[in-house]
Amino acid sequence: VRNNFYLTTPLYYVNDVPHIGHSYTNVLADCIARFRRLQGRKVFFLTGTDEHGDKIARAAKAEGVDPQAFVDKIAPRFEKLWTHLGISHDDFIRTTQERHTRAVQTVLERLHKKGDIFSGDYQGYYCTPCETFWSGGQLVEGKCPDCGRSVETLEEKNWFFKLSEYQSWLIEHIQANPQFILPKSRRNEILSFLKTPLLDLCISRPRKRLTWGIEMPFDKDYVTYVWFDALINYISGCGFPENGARLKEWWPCDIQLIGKDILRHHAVIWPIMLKALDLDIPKTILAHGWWTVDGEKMSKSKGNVVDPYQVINEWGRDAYRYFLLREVPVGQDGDFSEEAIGRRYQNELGNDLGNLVNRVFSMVKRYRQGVIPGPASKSSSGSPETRSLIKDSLELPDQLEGAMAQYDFKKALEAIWRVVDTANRYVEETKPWELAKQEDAKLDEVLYTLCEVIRILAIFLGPFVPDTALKISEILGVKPPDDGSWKAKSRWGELRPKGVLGPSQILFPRKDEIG
Ligand code: ME8
Repeated sequence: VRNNFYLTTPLYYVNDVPHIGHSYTNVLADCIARFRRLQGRKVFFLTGTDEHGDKIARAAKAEGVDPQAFVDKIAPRFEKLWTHLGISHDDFIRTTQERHTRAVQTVLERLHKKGDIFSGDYQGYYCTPCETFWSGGQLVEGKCPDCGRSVETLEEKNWFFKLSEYQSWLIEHIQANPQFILPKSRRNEILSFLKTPLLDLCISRPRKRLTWGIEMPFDKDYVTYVWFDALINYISGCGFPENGARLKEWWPCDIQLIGKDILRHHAVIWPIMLKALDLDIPKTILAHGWWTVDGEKMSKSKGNVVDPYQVINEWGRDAYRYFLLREVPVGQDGDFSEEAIGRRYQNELGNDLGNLVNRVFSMVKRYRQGVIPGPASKSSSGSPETRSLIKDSLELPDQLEGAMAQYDFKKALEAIWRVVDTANRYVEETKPWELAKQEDAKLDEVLYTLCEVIRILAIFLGPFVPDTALKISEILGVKPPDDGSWKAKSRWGELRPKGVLGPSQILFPRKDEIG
């Protein structure tokens, strides 16, 4: 297997400010990126913004500014949110960047020359908010089948991309590669969509109607359809077309994260574009579910759009990440509410993890002056309770790798939390406060065992709740592995006795205490 790992998120439209939905995709991607780095993979993690097209032009107009000024103002808000959330992307691509526009024009030229792009007359309907053409038969009660809004009638000359030519190839590709579209339900959805013949895709917009787009290199009267433009970012972001060596280093992409709303673009149009260009197809497209808020669809008009800054302010960014990763299995829809995140904060983060770390470190301070005691003597491997806790923690790396190979974040977190629970139970069963009265050797064994479990847990927590993992490591005075040595470092007994614990920190303060 190659060591490089390339992953992407959608490029978000800059006609809106980023909300919890966008941040969900980036948190999932970030967790994968951090996990792969932990495994020693060389990662390239790309995110960015989608800045052309009608939607953006209209939003700019509504604010009375020119589109470039408008996108220059909004794009940094996405970057700022990712920094605030601790997203570890390696590059941020904007579709108005020169590296991208050049790539798009190269693609257009190649496919035009090859005959996969042709000119034709378009007659039908157009949904402006969705920027999608529809035939009369596709409309639902005369409205856009995707968004239900009114459509406009259109008749004009345009440029088309021969999607239909590649339909049977695509079906075969999907059938031969069960990992290509995940989860399986989405794969079935695409396969059933492909049972009806594909229409060729209109990829141009006449300048008289829209100027805010990438000029078609072979017809100056047209600009490029925003989706055809934006999808190309996944290759323009890694060297296409000039830097062949870089492209070869990263392409094909290992995983592309998207929401289920844009599955067809990524699982139909995009692979066909790549095939036509003679480039490899991404290994996996992972389509996640949709977030609602208090059971309702988020919308500006309802005023219920969740601002990530507010949630982070209230609960902290690790709790925010934890909630998103843990609340629902990745393909399913989720519902955000203050109560739901509050519950996870209080139970799993506060009472389980926070309490474990806090009580163990306080006991080391109280009974051993903050010095980590030595492990049980080499000859005995400790009491049965100790051995069983050690066994659980040793099984974690494989369980995590298994869960993350299926992008099952929830399962991975559940596995970690089983060890947290076992460790808490171990405290209850061994009763260090009783041992402190007479049994010194036994108390050493128990405290060492607990510190060592916490050290190992911090390694595994890194991809999910990075700040918390770092805080724990700091208190223990250890450096979290970042060079692929995580399995070696999570072997039992790596923690050196005699280390002095750093200042304690309450990881997840009780809400009534922080007010
Ligand atoms: O579609 N729940 O951009 P976009 C879950 N520019 N995920 C959500 C969400 C929600 N309620 N709302 C948004 C575009 N998302 C194009 C993409 S790619 C070359 C071009 C996330 O700003 C989810 O990832 O509308 C979804 O697919 C994406 O934001 C749509 O972002």
